Amino acid sequence: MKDLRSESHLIPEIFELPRRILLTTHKSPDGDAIGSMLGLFHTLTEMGHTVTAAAPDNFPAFLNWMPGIENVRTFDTPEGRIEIEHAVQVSDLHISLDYNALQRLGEAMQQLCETFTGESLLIDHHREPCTTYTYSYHSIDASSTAELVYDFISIILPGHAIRTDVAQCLYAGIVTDTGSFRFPSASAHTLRVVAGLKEAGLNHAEVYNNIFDTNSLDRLRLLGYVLSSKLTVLPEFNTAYICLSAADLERFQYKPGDSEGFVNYALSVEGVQFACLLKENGSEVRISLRSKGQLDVNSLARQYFSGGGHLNAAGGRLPLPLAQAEQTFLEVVHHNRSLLTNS
Ligand SMILES: [Mn+2]
Repeated sequence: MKDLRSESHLIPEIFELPRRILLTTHKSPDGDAIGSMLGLFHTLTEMGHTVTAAAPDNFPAFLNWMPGIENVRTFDTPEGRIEIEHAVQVSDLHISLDYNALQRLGEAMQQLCETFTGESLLIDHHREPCTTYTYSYHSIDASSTAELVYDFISIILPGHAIRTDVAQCLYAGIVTDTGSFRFPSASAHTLRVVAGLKEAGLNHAEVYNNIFDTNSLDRLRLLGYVLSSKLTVLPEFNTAYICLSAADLERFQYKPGDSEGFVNYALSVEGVQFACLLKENGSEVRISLRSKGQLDVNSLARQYFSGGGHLNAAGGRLPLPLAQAEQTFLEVVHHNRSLLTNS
């Protein structure tokens, strides 16, 4: 695997001749997944490449405004699946965005992408990336994949001529992944990238409004219910968590993305260092973990919840009914008492 962060002089020649390129991002795509993918999609398309942008499943409605969103193909629809299967056959470069291993595509799309025979490139900021790619452009210090895509585009585009629609997409990735710049991952370089996006015509107020001021009444009522009835605080463990059942979600006409950010409310309780959202999803429970300081939720997610992510934000799953998943979570909390009370 060639590390393109240290050998960036290799990047321009990868894109010298027109190629057929497949872009993919992770399951349950978020603002960074879709924003970084579309930012790169627009740039590569304008350079003359033939590009397919693919996600395993649908993105939340708060991303519908993104320029070029109609180009994103989703694997869980019959038409999307056909187009993605075709792209896997004909493309000569596969770029993985915002995930660290093909498992994050879900089983069916993972199996398909494993049949791909061309060159592969990983652009990502999650911990412990897979090392079987042809090229890697990876940094766990980047606030977001969108930030890495900005740096990457700056190398392949002469004169750093980033388009306004690309700037809007990349900013959406940065603002969502940094929690509007409040997470420690937002660095001086992140803010320099944002300055570059502003110079490219970014309207940050419009992006913010599109993403954060478009709550449905159902989502706000679900949040109200969660805060009043579903938030449990364990002060002796500096921990807070939320359990959401399928029935809870149904009661408020849940749509994908509606519980986005709920776990941060648990983390915002005074004294809380570790927060978890457990959400029933079919036969499994999705786990979102957040922490403050040096408490490493990536390793907790890997150790107990078949997942991973970043130092302060990670996710995973438990193949259990919700009540048992809650029990397992509480055992993890008890087991890690010294970690939770010393950080
Ligand atoms: Mn990300």
